[in-house]
Amino acid sequence: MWVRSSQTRMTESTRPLPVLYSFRRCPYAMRARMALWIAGETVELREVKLADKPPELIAASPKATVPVLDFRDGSVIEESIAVMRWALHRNDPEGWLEGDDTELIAEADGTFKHHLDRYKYPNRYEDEPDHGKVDHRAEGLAILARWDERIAAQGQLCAERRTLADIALFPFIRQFANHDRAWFDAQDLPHLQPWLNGHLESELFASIMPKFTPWKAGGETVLFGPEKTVA
Ligand SMILES: N[C@@H](CCC(=O)N[C@@H](CS)C(=O)NCC(=O)O)C(=O)O
Repeated sequence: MWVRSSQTRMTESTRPLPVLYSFRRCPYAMRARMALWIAGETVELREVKLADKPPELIAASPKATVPVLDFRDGSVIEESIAVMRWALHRNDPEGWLEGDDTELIAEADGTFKHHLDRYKYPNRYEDEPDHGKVDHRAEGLAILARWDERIAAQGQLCAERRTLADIALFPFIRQFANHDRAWFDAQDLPHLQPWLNGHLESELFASIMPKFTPWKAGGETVLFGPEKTVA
């Protein structure tokens, strides 16, 4: 259980809560919400409709991807992994930072995401020179087979227990699996399949996936976090 010192509480109580611009189904936003949750942070959550982004998000972060953590003092964190690291450096009750495997995360966010996008939305990539020449589902599967071996050896991707790498990766593997669940379930991934199910059925995942109503200025303030109020 996370406890702030009274000194910290006095200082922080005078500051507005950080704002998290988020989109419930975005895998980047999911990983950020899970790290914030496990770290015991409370933030003001603003659910974003990607087709109708609030001007406040664009003003805070012109690239306007989610998640964005806006400290309302001119500073923002605009990358999901950086939001995770920020939260965990403040409080890391499960030792997730021990699994901050930058190479693995770069492979997931780079090569795996490349194939995932082209497997899910082939029509969007018709202009690419290798369109139709690469079987993106097979390429993604080959990466998953290597990750399956890691899980076989250790239980989770970097250790016996969940760490940052598991939480950073599984929302993307969920997307890959869900695109054709029957096909995915029939593949030979005996360790990764139960690993994925374990994360999907976790209390942590359920905690960060309630339905959120899209935010607009002047609307209701939604607090997000295990304590829901400032300590
Ligand atoms: N590298 C960024 C990527 C975030 C990202 O691309 N999020 C998507 C939603 S899943 C987004 O906001 N896309 C912008 C858009 O669709 O306009 C991060 O890790 O935070």
